[in-house]
Amino acid sequence: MCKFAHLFKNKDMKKLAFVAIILFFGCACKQKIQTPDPAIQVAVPAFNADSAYAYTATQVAFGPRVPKTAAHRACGDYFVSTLQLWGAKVTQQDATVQTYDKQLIPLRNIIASFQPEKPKRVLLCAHWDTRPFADQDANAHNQHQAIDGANDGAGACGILLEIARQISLQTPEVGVDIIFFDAEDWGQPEFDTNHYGDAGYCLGSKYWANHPHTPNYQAQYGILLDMASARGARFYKEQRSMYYANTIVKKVWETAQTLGYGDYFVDQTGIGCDDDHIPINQIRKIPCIDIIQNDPNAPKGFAGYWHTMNDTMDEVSKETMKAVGQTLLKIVYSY
Ligand code: AHN
Ligand code: ZN
Repeated sequence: MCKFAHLFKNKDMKKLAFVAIILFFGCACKQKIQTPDPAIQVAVPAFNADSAYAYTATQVAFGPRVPKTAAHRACGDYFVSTLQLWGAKVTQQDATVQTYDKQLIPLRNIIASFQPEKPKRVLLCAHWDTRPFADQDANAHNQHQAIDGANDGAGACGILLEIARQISLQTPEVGVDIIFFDAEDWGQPEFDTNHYGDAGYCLGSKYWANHPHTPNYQAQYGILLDMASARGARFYKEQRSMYYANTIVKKVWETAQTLGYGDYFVDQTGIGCDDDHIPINQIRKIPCIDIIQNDPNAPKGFAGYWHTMNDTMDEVSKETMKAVGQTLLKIVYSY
């Protein structure tokens, strides 16, 4: 007999209570079955690779985006005006930083924030500058020339611009910051054999990690794209991402697999990279991964176009951009 039976004065009341209890639990159970899982329900926008490709071509058309040049300035202005048009809160960081050989160069980080008031945030990033020297080029005459950086720079930014556009069209649950880092690629070229002590890569991300755009900036996690747009790209799991943020590596690679992009996102360990995710992990303590085209079996660990004059629009692929961009949108909108 129910231990609350004494609460009910007569048989009818007991019957009524019994029916009420049955109804209550019946409805609760039914409701539980009918309640959709928000993670499954949410509509993920379709990543438009034609747009991402066009945004990449626009950057490359300015010419090499080497700090101090007119092409760099014009391309920076293009990012800022485009992102503002799409409703992002744009923060620019201007600073002077020192290269590996003690030259002073101007730095311009560009940060696009969506729903800046939201405490739960995801950080997406890429470098937008291009390398001043094609030091890996087989032709010695080319080695002092600046590269187009269609994949090493522009492609990843093209993917992030398309993601920014999608966010402007459909607001996700989570706040998103998209950072375009400057001066990633002014690292010491191989033809300079002096010993300076520091290779000089990642100047923009180091600056931002020490001077975040909002005080004590934090995000749940970060995803860096680098050389994420090339024809035939394979994304082996970058070792330092696995060290600092393996749950994010797993989440991204599993999501790509689910969407049918398992050929791109290879479930094998790749090389370790000294890239913009390192200051984010080490200085800002935000777990951040690097989706970077790399190949542990390649002589230098990277594709043949890497730091050569061959890093042109001919090497950019809409299919690769779709694989990366759609995977990122799925992650952002399923948050
Ligand atoms: C190295 O680890 C030598 N390079 C990765 C950083 C980089 C340069 N990404 C593009 N260019
Ligand atoms: Zn590079």
